[in-house]
Amino acid sequence: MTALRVERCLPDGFLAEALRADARAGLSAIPKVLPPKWFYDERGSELFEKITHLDEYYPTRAERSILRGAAGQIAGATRAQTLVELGAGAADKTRLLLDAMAAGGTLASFVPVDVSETALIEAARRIDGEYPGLAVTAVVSDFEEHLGLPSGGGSRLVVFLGGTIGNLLPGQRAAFLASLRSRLRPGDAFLLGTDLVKDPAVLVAAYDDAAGVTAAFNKNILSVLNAALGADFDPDAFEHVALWDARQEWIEMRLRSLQEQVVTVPAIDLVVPFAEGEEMRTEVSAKFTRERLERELRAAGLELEQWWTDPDGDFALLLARR
Ligand code: AVJ
Repeated sequence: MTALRVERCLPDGFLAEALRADARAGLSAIPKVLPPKWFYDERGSELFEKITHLDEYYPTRAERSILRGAAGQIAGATRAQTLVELGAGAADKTRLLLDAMAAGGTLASFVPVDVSETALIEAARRIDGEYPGLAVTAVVSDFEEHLGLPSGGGSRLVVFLGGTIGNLLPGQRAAFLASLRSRLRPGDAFLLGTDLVKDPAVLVAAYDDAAGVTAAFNKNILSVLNAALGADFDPDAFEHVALWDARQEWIEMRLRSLQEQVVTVPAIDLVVPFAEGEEMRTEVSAKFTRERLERELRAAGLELEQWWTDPDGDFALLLARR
């Protein structure tokens, strides 16, 4: 086992200030909106983990099944020395790639990148222990701010799994892809996992499960604001809404106020009135077609090289290069 290295790319207080700025802007906006990245405190991460095991939530299973079949091909096509995982989280599907790259004899280092330092370091430490000789560097960073690609030697495979790219709005997504493209070197490759457009009933069920886990996950963002900003949101005074926007081709999650109410947010000196029935957007989760992905990648200077889906065509994994 080698020593685990930790690199912190965010200035002190960056996340606290970003949350205040997002709450200030989003709670004053018409209509109100909160960015989905604030779901993931400890309880939010636990609830998301639960979501990935729900019958209705197919993306995690579908992506894992694609990876299981394609990891060898991916390792062979890229022959990368370094695996960089953006939004690594628990890094649990990563082992399929690490194993294939180790078997191919190219793997030297693993760089998980995430904003959530505790979850990141825990995952990095586990992998560091399981892969002797692998150099592991955990990078604490917000991939919209700073990609955290190592400058070190060898070719790199940058992976962004889980369909998380769907959380970015179209303009943010274009900026992310362009920024990634500008940091990739000629021998590097990009592996992207994305959810696909399908029957809206299947999509809505995946974001509005019968057991109410997604509803609890959605409302948890209010508890995050209560804890971080001293706000007095009553999660029971809101209900979970999931809808398919056919024009944008995205799932939207909202919180609907069950009554007229006023919420105070002392840390940012804000008093926030809600009308009865007023809805606040908390997440978009964009769904894609192959054509749209090829077009958006090309616009960012990236070329789609390989494409895999699960047998039902629910989810896709693609390999792209500059
Ligand atoms: C982690 C962003 C991929 O959009 O499907 C799950 C988050 N939200 N259920 C997704 C989520 C509601 C998830 N991502």
